[in-house]
Amino acid sequence: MNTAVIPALTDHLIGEGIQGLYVCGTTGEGMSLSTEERKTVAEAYVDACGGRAPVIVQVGHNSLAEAKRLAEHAGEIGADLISATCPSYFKLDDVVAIVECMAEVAGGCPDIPFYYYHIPALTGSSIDLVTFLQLASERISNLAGLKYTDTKLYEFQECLELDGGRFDVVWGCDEMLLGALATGANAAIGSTYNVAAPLYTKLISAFLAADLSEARRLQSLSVKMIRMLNQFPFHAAMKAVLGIKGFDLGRCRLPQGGLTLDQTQTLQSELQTMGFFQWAGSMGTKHER
Ligand code: MN9
Repeated sequence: MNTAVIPALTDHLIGEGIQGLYVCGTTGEGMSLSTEERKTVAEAYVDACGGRAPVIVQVGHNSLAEAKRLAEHAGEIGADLISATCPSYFKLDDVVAIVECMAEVAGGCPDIPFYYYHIPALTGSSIDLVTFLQLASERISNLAGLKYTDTKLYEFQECLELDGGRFDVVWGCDEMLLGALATGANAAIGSTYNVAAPLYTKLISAFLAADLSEARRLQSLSVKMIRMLNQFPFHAAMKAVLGIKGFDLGRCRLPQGGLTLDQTQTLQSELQTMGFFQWAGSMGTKHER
């Protein structure tokens, strides 16, 4: 874990127009870190950010007691928002049970807004989110919304529109951002904003200017980039791209592991061929570990 690079990465992302940081989520491998490490990472981002953008700390854990402690800690260090996945070793398909679990976790820090992190591909919990929001809003006083990492645009729209639009529903599938914008999205959180934020800010501007052919062209670049990253274990490839860009976060923790040097070189030359280094934003200054 290389926390020394966090200030530079934070400055870089904010400089590229990122408007918030989601910490210890999927890309940050929160689930592969120890509780102490998660606390250290959360603190490092809150410090580095210094109030320039909201920091959301992901506290999900198979042990709800541990998740609750992480939520308490996030509140203590001045995080702006908390978020959590549901437990996923024992798979849950019962909305009521997930609401109960999330009430436990969100109760660890009832003063700051809570977002349920819906990512069924990884948790195995494909619950109905409209029902979740309806039930959870009665049980979780600080429920603010969802991080919605699925591809069901119709369900995303229903969640956005529920109860006069009272929930903040944040889109999580980077390769479908344009579809989400058309459906009403006003925020997104995802892996590839770490490596290509300017591509997406341009896409959003094109959409807002009703230049759909330009927005589609930019989304298509994102789809191609993600397809390229997916030839390799995705998150290992993300870390490699961050390393190429000058942010040496090291390899992914096991069970994911890192790319070999050969794989990193292949990835770099393929990204170069597709023009990634022109359209995906600036490079950082090399920060050695
Ligand atoms: O939630 C990310 N999900 C996963 C966020 O990593 C499983 C997404 O941002 C994806 O990485 C991205 C690429 O598939 O959409």
